[in-house]
Amino acid sequence: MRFNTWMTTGGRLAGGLALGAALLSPAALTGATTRPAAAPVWVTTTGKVVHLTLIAGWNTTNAGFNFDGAAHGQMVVTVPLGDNVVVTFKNNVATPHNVDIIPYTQPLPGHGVQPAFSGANSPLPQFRPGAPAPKPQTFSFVANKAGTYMIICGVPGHALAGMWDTFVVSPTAKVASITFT
Ligand SMILES: [Cu+2]
Repeated sequence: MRFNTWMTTGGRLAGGLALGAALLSPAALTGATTRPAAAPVWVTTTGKVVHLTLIAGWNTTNAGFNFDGAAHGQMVVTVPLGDNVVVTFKNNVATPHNVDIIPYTQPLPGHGVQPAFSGANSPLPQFRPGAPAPKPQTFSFVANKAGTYMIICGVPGHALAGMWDTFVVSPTAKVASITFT
C-alpha cells in the first residue's frame, strides 16, 4: 500500500518529490521500481462487513479529481443490502477533498449534501493529507436501502468537476464488487 502511495504522489506533486526520493532507495533494492504500481484491492467482504478504500487523487485522471482513479461516475461500487460498510478514506494530494455518499442527484450538487445513510460521510468537510504520509480517515454506515447512489466529493465545485462515482446497494449481491466503466 505504501508503495502505491508514494509512487503516485511522488510523480505528481512537487511536495511529494522529496518523499519519493527518500523512499526510492529501499524500493530500488527490491526491484520494485521496475514494475508498474498495481491497483490496490479497493473492496473486500468479510461476512456482513464490506471494507471499501477510497483514495482522492489516486492518479492524474480528471486532473486528480478522482476517487481510486475514477471520475464522472465511472467507478461502480456494489454492496449487498444490509451490510455494514467501513470506508477508509485517504487524500493523496494537497487539494482538500472529502466523501459524501448521497442520493443519485442530477444535476450534480455544487457542494456537500446530507448523506443517504446515517454516517455515510467523511468526518471532516475538507480533508487535507497528513505529513509525511497521507493519514486515513475512517467512517462506517449500514447500507440499509437498496438503490443507486453517488459517492461525491463535497468540497464546493468538486462534484461538478466530475469528482463523483456510483454506489449501488443490491438486494441480490452476496459480496461487494467494483467495476470501472
Ligand atoms: Cu474534492
